[in-house]
Amino acid sequence: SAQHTVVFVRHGESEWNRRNIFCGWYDADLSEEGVEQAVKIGEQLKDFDFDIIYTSLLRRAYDSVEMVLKTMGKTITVIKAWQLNERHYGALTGLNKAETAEKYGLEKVQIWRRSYDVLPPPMEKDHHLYNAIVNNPVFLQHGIEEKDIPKTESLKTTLSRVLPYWENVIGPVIKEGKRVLIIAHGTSLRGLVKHIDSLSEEEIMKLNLPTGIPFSYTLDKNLKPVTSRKFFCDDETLKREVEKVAGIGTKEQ
Ligand code: DG2
Repeated sequence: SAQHTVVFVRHGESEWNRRNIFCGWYDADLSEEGVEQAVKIGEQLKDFDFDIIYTSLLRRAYDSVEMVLKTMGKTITVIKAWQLNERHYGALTGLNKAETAEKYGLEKVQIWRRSYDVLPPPMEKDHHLYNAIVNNPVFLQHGIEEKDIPKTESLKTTLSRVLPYWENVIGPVIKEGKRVLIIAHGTSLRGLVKHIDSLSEEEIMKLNLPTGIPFSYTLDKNLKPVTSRKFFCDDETLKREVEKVAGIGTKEQ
């Protein structure tokens, strides 16, 4: 009969979110606004006594964790896992989203961004960001080498690495009664939401997660939702922030 509250949040706004650029496994920093969002997350979650925080190997996520802990004035175990990384955006990495829509058409770009299983074109070795990604020292520290790094990922292939991590690593910890916070990315979190809420491929296509707004689930002992996701903000704010993510944005930001 045990119930578990689990809190999830997409990292604060990154520099590349702000500039409207496909980011994926590129290691963009938080923007100023993103740092402020992370501080606010810490304030909102002050009364949660988390035992453990899971995040990715990307700084926009683990820097958000640092800001949250600093704001809370707490020391909590942090686990960084590549499985929670954002989807690899392939050859789109580094391109402005609005410019890409002008070039390839809005429909094509929205398929790359939101379809369940269409892969963006792969990132080849001559891509200008290839070396920056494969030589990321944090990936190397965690045993992720060039051969382990995907060339591109869809939501489906992202879920194929997020889900085993949820089921084999995070899930058992939740079932032990530990209070868990997960700070990750738009796509890695949409994968988890699809799984937890048993959403169809059509339903998950329409879901957009805003940066920096936590949401929680109450899960039963089998990690099935007793209450579905609940965002820590009013409906109007949620609607506004979701629309920002859903749209294609502008060229100059
Ligand atoms: C965004 C998601 O991921 O972009 O990789 O550009 O959560 O790490 O900021 P995040 C990126 P969209 O799929 O919403 O275009």
